Amino acid sequence: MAQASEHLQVQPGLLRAPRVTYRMAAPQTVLAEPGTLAAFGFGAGASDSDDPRWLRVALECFDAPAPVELWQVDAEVSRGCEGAVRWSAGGGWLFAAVELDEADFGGIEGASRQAYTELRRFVGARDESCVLRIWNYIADINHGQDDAERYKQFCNGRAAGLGDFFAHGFPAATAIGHHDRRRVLQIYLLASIDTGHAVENPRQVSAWHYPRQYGRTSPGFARAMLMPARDALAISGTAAVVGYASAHEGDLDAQLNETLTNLEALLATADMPAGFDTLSPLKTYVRHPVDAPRVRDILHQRLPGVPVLLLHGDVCRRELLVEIDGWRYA
Ligand code: 3EB
Repeated sequence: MAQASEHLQVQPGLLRAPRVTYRMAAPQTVLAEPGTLAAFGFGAGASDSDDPRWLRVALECFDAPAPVELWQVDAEVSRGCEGAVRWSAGGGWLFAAVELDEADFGGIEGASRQAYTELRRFVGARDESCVLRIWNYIADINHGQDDAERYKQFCNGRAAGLGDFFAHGFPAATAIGHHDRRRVLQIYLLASIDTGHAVENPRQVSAWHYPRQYGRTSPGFARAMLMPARDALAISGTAAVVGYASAHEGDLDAQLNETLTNLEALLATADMPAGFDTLSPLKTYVRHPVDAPRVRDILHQRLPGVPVLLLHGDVCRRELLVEIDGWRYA
């Protein structure tokens, strides 16, 4: 029997996903444009701004000058600050960000607990209380051994701060190590008035089912999140994880290849056509700066025309050399 379509149906009339782009522009320029929900600079050279919609991400970009990442919605945007939370909202969408100095909270676990407590309280009181996507940038993410590794302490604090806030399902997420000398924990999120649709990767064990060796507190995140109107897929940090195990230790090319296979598996599971395109911005986090040119070359070949931001960042498992996250629009 013939089927009408195997591909997902964009739901007209529902909340349209924010448009995410990379652009060479000054923060003042993009922040002055109507509908700008958030804008991000990358690395120590990025500008500062008091606008709560602006965040300087503590990851260096391998391409200079670094572009600005821009989130835009078709609506008027309001903004403000509440405690440590900086936020903006418009058209059913909410951006919220927290930056905490670990020294003020006795280390990464305390800072992570505090950050997630504040975010949970803030978002929980908003109409846009459906958290769809979260980014976490953490100093020295792989310092410490086994359960004392800082990423695992971060996971403990995150779970403690969240409590049962994601009991109905986890958002998509990224957790990456930065190299800023100040130990600042940066967390930002996208939430909406409508629920999304979580997507898992059939090639991977869901993160919340990772075995004990990956930490006392399993990381809580979905592999990807379809936006409410099914018009865009927010893809979590994706690396060379097959089942629950890291694959191809020490082999950059093979890890990158496995990562791309995982990305395709997510698109297929979300009923999206294969491949990425010029409207699908991706971020690639590379552990060793010496690997950046090769990663750039391979992605240029494998993903022609796709906007890729190449950043210096450490994957939360020390054996993993590269990770990719981003957006795919339907
Ligand atoms: C992985 O596949 C890589 O702790 O929020 C990816 C995305 C990873 C998010 C998180 C961790 C997180 O397990 C690690």
